[in-house]
Amino acid sequence: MELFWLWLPVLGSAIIAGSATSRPVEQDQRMSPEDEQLAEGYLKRFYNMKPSRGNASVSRRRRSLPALEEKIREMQQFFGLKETGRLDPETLKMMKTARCGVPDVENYSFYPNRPKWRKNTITYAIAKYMSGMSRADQDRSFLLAVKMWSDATPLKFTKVDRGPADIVLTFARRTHGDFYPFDGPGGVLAHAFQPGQGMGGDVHFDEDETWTNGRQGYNLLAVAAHELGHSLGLSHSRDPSAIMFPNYRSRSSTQYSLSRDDVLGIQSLYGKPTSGAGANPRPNNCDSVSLDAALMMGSDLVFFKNGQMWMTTTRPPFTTRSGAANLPNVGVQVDTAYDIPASGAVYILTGQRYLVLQGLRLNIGTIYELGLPSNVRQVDAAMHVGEYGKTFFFVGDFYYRYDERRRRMDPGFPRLIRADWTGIPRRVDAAFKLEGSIFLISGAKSYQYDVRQNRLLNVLSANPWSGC
Ligand code: E1S
Ligand code: CA
Ligand code: ZN
Ligand code: ZN
Repeated sequence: MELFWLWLPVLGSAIIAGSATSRPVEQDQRMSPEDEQLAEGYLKRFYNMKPSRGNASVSRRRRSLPALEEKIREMQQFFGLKETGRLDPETLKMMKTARCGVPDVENYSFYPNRPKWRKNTITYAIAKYMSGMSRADQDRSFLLAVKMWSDATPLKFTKVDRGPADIVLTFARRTHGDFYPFDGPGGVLAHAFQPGQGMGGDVHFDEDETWTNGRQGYNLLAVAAHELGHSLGLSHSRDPSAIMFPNYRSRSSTQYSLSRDDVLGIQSLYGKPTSGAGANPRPNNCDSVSLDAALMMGSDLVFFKNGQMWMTTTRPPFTTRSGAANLPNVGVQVDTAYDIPASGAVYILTGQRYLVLQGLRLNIGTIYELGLPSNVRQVDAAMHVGEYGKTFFFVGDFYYRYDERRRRMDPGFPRLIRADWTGIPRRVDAAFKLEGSIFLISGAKSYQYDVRQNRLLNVLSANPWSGC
């Protein structure tokens, strides 16, 4: 546990419960200062409560009470509590129960006066193909991108090969006939025009980028999906898991899908689909949450999701503290993390690199020094099993076993995951050991194995650790 706190300053400050600078508002004295801080942090994180204005040390400026009361009322309403607008005990208790990282208010946004298409059949045309990918792959990427949006709405898209179309997709470089010249490789990847006549809805992709349908370069499907969101009337979202988030990110798993925030946004413009799968989107984002990394720190389980750090105690009461830990400013996407109690070392794997923290020393190495072959570009999950001094690395359909004492990979690896870990349907998102069990998380399910016989004990539907 103490190691965990030590760890934080090294990896940037974590806002475990509200930020130190915001002044707690005057509340009935029964509440402890940390409860006040927890409540502030909670409302800021999940209810977009603005941080208090002004420099608190100068004037005992207090948050305007009505704003706080209104936010508390909103949260009380969401949880079906008495809407007192005050931080009464049951409201505080509700804040302390485990929480999804899913904000309860929308993060999507629109253009001024919400332009949208006034019809449900929208045509699109590909005016120019680029040379880096086959035409079939480009057609397929655009088809999948429009399908993401039509699945969530009553909209129907029709591809036209010549003549006018509502949405014209094209590749161009530098100055190309509008006021937004492209900038060569990197930087701006594409742009799109909001719904309307002529150029309205059109999408331009920067031809100087490396476009692919994989993980290298920029994924055409992902960028097209984002730009088409603009073509349909959505502007950017604050939800980091949304396709309408302003920054490009490459997803580890090949499939891209709209986040709940994207679906809510587009449906508030065009309504729900009349039939088909999208008619009833998943009840909430929680059951489809998949983690980026998980590790045990003493009796605390720490896991990462989209760069956010979560910590939950594995002993009742299951309180969860969510840390908006800003990981090293390289915007590192944590692939996985594990710790070795015997040596007190903590490993964080990101792409082809690992960070190892021992005491206060932080070292950086490559996953190839651990013995992973050069064709491995990232590790999906890793865990250490102290009983045998072994560390397991899960990569795609395979897994490796590293011997910490001999400091090298065990012979006979990699082996197929499904050959030895019954029940795992596809890649592993996160792995950790807890008492005598090993938990592998794949998608929204957790698989519990007995660490000795390596026998599947049971499968838990939603992973219980993210409190969803
Ligand atoms: C990134 N943005 C881009 O090129 C502005 N940097 C135009 C615009 O000025 O469309 O925002 C700039 C566009 C982009 C953003 C996010 C592309 C993804 C979100 C989630 S990929 C899995 C993903 C994304 C893709 C222009
Ligand atoms: Ca560019
Ligand atoms: Zn343009
Ligand atoms: Zn955008």
